[in-house]
Amino acid sequence: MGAFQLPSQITQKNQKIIHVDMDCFFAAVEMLDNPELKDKAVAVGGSPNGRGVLCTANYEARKFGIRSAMSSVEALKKCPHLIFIRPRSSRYKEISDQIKEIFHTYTDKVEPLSLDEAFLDVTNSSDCQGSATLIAEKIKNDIFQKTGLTASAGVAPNKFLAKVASDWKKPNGLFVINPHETAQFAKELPIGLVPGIGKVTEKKCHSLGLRTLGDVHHYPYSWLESHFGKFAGSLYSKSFGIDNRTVGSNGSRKSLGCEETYHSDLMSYSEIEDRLPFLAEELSFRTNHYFNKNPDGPRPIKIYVKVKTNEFNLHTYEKLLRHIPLKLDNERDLIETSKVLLDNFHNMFQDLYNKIDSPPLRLLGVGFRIAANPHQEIERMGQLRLL
Ligand code: TTP
Ligand code: MG
Repeated sequence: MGAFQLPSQITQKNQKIIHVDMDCFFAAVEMLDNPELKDKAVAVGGSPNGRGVLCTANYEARKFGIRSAMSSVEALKKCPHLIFIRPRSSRYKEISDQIKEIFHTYTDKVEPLSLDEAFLDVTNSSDCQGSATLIAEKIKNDIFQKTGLTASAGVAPNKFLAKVASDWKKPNGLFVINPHETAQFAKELPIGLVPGIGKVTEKKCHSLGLRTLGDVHHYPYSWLESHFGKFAGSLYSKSFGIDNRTVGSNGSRKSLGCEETYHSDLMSYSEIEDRLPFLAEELSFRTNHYFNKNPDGPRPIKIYVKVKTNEFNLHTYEKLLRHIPLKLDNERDLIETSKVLLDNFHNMFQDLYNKIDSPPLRLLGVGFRIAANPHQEIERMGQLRLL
């Protein structure tokens, strides 16, 4: 099998991208507000008395193997002195807003991915004589001055590498990948560190002989496509250190959503129920951000929930949005939005879960289907039976 070459038309756009990601965000806020927690192992999430799941844990707790999305019971087994704290979303949102404000003092091109992370395009920024590295340092410093929290930052010529770089030196890290280093860096990158490759895909890659991203060069593109489908194209570009997505771009988006994959399967409806407040809040945050950025863009027409079973079967359940009292277009009140979403998710997940005979679940997802012209789209689907 011949190794493939980078076609000459695939080149990296000249970009200076910073990815900023707060360190153990929810746990860090809890430690900030209660300094007694500082040197203790702390987790934020459901209590181990129920069947809760962790949102995150501080770095002290991570020494014991505690991770996001782990069940609280399992976490307690690994670390018996772990302190559990219930999430306080409005406080996290408050700090998230302060961080966002800092980003906007450096560039208008800011794309938040969640409450605690964002991409910034500083290609045309004149701050620090245009040095993205110095800007990243200043941003980290500003965040610390304003909030008392540390962030990690990655600097690179594209989104893919900037995101990898922000994780490289966590916590309180700064890592820079210069343009001349991108190809080599990407080639040597362990495949499991490529954003979008989770634990399951990582396993699949290993079984196919792909341990580093550069290993894909040993196979023809058709082979990659047969194993990875639509993902092959981006994997292929990334293997050369190339990613030409721009900050703030969403491509031709058909849906807007978020999902969580769990370390241990959710075994009952009450375990599902525990995760719904987080999903509702996360979705209302993302939606609000999306509509602020795209006031004339596609509108949501349906709301969906989805689950993946322990056997990797995916099931979704959708509802037309016109039956739901959500004012997303100019919704300012995120708490109200997430309350309405939460009510709907309760009903929809319960129905879906019963319908598929309550199997163990490894993933929950929620979101909106969006379309350029909602009326047309609804007409087209007129014959479909929607609930
Ligand atoms: P992350 O940035 O993934 O994690 P983190 O900030 O806690 O830790 P790190 O230092 O490794 O960046 O997520 C940000 C916040 O989102 C996290 O503090 C809690 C929340 N979250 C969940 O509620 N559930 C999850 O499964 C994950 C991954 C995050
Ligand atoms: Mg983080």
